Amino acid sequence: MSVNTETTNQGIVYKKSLGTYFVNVNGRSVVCSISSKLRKVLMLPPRDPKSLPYFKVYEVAEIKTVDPVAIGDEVRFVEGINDGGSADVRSNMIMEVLPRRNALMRLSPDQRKLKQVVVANVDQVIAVVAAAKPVPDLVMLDRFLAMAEAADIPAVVVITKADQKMKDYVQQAIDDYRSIDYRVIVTSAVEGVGVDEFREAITGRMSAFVGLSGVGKTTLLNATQPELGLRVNEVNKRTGEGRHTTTHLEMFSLEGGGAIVDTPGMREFALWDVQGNELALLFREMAPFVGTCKFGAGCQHVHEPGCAIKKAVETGHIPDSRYRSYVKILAMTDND
Ligand SMILES: Nc1nc2c(ncn2[C@@H]2O[C@H](COP(=O)(O)OP(=O)(O)OP(=O)(O)O)[C@@H](O)[C@H]2O)c(=O)[nH]1
Ligand SMILES: [Mg+2]
Ligand SMILES: [Zn+2]
Repeated sequence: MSVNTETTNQGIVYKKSLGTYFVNVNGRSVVCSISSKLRKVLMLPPRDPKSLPYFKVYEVAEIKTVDPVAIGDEVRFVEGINDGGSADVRSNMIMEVLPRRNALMRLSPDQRKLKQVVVANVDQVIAVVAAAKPVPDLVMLDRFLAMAEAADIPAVVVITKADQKMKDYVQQAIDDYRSIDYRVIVTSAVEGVGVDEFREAITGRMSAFVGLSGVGKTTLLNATQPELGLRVNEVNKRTGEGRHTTTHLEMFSLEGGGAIVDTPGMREFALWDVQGNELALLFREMAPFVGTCKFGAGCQHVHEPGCAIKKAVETGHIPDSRYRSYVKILAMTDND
């Protein structure tokens, strides 16, 4: 197989499923596979200098967990170079992933904890939490926000289902996040509240939705752009949990420009590559205090005397609930 550069095209991966990649080329959809060269990248474990040789290759069966091509990736591919004429999908092949502007990452939710790019090249992360059901999980929300911070991607908080009785701590959280300069958009897809504000926030940008299953991400997207007509499902009345209606990541173009990646609710969202003593840097209101504690940069801000961050919590410069999230996430990070 020879690669003729004249047939090389460029586009953005907007959907993928089981080794098949859908590439948007100026509105045209091209279905591709990936070259074996890229596939090899896929089988490498993360670089760990302590375990040489770190280029040990994993077996093929593990291909599904980590993928060298992410939604949002700009890729170069060759079209129909294999056989004469047939529209064989396998003859379109992604050869190269162009350098990423940024990447929202997590560790694969299995034993090996490989690096996994959720979405690449995003302008903002939309972190969603419901006013009531499923039970609002602020630690999870703070994990998403830290994730965005780690990737240096701005984040917006969206509260959904404002038509339902809002938990007091969610009401408090709205004020807290605003006080540390996060934009918070309160919405109800059912009553049409905040939908215009949400549309304005996502138009003309590339956004990535994150949030637990059932919080109403897809429903809000439908309310924003009804022609999408995406499938949503009922929340289980007994458990209050959604049923994972969105089963794969997919990017949708927006009428006024821009696009948004809808994701299946993610519970596993372990922080990638974050050392315990770096975590406070990912909490934007804590970051300025890092290094000013009595024990300097080595302070974990939990039990240490003379901790500037604990002091800032006491004086109200850091919201209590954010600090509680920090301590919980720190404990999880140490266990990794
Ligand atoms: N009361 C109320 N219910 C809502 C609202 N938005 C969504 N729901 C309900 O919440 C349930 C889950 O909505 P989805 O949009 O599928 O949630 P999701 O976040 O996309 O879930 P996954 O795709 O599983 O990640 C559905 O039964 C919706 O009808 C809202 O504003 N108010
Ligand atoms: Mg969904
Ligand atoms: Zn400290």
